[in-house]
Amino acid sequence: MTKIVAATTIVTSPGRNFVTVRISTSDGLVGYGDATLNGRELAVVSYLDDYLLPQLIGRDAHRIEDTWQLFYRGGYWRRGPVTMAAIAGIDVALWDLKAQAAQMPLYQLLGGASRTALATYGHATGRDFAELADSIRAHQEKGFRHIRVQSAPPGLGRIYGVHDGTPTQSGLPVVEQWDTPAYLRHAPRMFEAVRSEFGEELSLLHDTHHRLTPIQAAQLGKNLEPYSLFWLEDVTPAENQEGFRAIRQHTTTPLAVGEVLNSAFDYLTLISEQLIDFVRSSVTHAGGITGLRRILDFAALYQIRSGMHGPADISPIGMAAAGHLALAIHNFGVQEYIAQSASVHDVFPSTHEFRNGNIHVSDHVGLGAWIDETAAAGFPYERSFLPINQLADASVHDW
Ligand code: GCO
Ligand code: MG
Repeated sequence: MTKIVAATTIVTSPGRNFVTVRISTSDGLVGYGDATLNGRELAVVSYLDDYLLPQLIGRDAHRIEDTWQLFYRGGYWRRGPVTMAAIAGIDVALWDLKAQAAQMPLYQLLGGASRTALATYGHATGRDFAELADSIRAHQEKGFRHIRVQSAPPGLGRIYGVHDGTPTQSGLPVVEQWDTPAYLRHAPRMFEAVRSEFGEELSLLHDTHHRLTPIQAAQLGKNLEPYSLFWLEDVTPAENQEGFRAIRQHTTTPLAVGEVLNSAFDYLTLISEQLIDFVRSSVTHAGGITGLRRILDFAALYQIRSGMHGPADISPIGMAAAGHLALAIHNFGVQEYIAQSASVHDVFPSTHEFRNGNIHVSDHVGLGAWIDETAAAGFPYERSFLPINQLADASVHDW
């Protein structure tokens, strides 16, 4: 039996915080998993260090499913982002170890490749149309064929998805502004301008970041139909899964949901009633490869595809895990991909490559991504928060 002999967390902040799980075995191998939960990183570290990792010592490293069930089913307090990110970090490290032991790239253990490379989308953003158009062109030059577009309704200050030059991390949460009527007027105008400048073929995505009521979302989806979006994302908070019934009855714009969802139960109504088209959960936030594969196999029964969350707050280790799973499953849709800084790549060496709009998963044994602990030590943890969102009357709105 290959025993787990050590399991630890590593926290590092090369520009933003990342949490990594490192597991070592009796046969001398070391596996890594990403457990980063943006703005709540240390809650996951405590969950791992204080509760889960001590239970790993002496266990059989190859019992991946059993270990997943131990921490999910056996933990009594199930689900939730902190728990599922902690389980994800362990699960991916165990898959990395198993693939290294098998001397194979991880995707081979998941059934082998179903495609040659993974189509990605990037984020184009601008305070006005001129800036947005420049950003779209810059993405096209990098080879992106799918591009998410976001721009600010006139008159609003700092808003989700649009860079205004102020730092995204600070001592306390940054406050952003929101105005639903202004947004509902602006979004179709933005797509009208983008389509007339860039034509019909470019695949366009858009993220509403949970801000609308179901009926507002239905109106938006309907008004965007002429612009044939690849997807419209997170139109309303998905805790209200039944709300999507109303949206679906009113619009044929494809819907993507779920970057904050982390178990198949969170998708029960959305998937079984075919209320969405893309599952947005990531390996890092949805219980690892074991957890997300379960959700995606369920989705596949209803022709729903993957659109895994891939923001900059998922480390290259998390992106590598996403790549192996996306390469193997049949119902892959598209992979979100945000270029990381040079210091992130120094801390997290990885062997997958972004080329011409695609991610190419490598044939390196195991996950093919790891952490350089000496480089990581140069970037200690810095407390940071996601922004919060408010209306003109200073009341809190969904972010
Ligand atoms: C996306 C997301 C991100 C999240 C961020 C939160 O579609 O990529 O909405 O922008 O806000 O990952 O941690
Ligand atoms: Mg999103």
